Amino acid sequence: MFSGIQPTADSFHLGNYLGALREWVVMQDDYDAFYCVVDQHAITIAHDPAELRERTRLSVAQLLAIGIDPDRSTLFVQSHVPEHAQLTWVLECLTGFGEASRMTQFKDKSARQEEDHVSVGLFTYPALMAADILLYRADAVPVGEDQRQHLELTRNLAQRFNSRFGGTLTVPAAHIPKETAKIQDLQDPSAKMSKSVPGGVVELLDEPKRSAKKIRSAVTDTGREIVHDPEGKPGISNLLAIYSSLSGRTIPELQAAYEGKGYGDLKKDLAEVLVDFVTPFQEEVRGYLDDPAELDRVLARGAEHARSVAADTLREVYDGIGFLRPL
Ligand code: AQP
Repeated sequence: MFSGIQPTADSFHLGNYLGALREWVVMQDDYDAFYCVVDQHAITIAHDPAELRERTRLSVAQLLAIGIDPDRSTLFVQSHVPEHAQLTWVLECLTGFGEASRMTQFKDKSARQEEDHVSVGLFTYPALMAADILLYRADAVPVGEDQRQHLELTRNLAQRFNSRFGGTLTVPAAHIPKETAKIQDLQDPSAKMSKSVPGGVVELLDEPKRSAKKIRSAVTDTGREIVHDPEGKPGISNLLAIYSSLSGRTIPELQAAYEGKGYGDLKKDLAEVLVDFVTPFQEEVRGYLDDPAELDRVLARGAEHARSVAADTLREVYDGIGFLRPL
């Protein structure tokens, strides 16, 4: 399996964690897992170089702190494995312009920027993502709902390469969790929780008291009943999904426990659950950041193994496409 996360913020948020990263931790038990901090994706929008370096380290420290075990999984940084960029070029040449133009993430992200700042890289980002996945012949890709369309494109590209060039690329499947596929913004439960909208996002490295306050002031719905009904009650349903996955209590269990109580009670308790989760997490992150040499060693080991796998796949693709092998 393969999955990646961008080092584009100082902290991962609850949507990243519940939509994808939690699955990464669970799946490393059963899969040959490749986890990547995708720094090349991070430069598709304007960025600061020093900040990118800092955030890449921070991302690695957070992944270790949530429980990614570098002895069981291959943890690495995308730019350390040049095969990602090399395969991307081939995949870009297999992707139709119209096909790429239909990607809703591009439409959303480009709409948030001034026209001159929308890079060609942002447009071709899905081909880089497809390369990330196909290089490791991944069967499963744990991601949030927002990545479903990119996964579909990846599947199409693998099938296209296989049928045109007689390849054996693995056609991957998205692995999207049921209850937490899309964690919503706390201030606007009709929108996805996203680092680009600071008001309604819970950042895992934020001051726990601030995060607790954000939960307590989350927008809820009309009425008083605490029931899971994403259509009719998006606010409270979002809080129930977060509560359930952080506490391990099922949604029906929570509904029963809060029968007759108010939204305020649920928010207060969820705020405590959140603080109990982020406090030790933050301590672990600080521990990893205190030893940058060890982080570098972990990444060097990860990149070495990733390269050995990626190089084999790239060779097959280059042969299939008709590139002459160098002596
Ligand atoms: N709200 C979310 N609910 C569930 N899953 C989510 N993911 C992101 N937001 C949610 C999943 O997190 C993983 C890493 O995503 P990324 O590296 O692409 O992060 P991102 O998309 O930059 O995060 P944002 O906050 O969503 O960024 P913007 O605002 O730039 O769009 C992925 O598996 C993703 O599905």
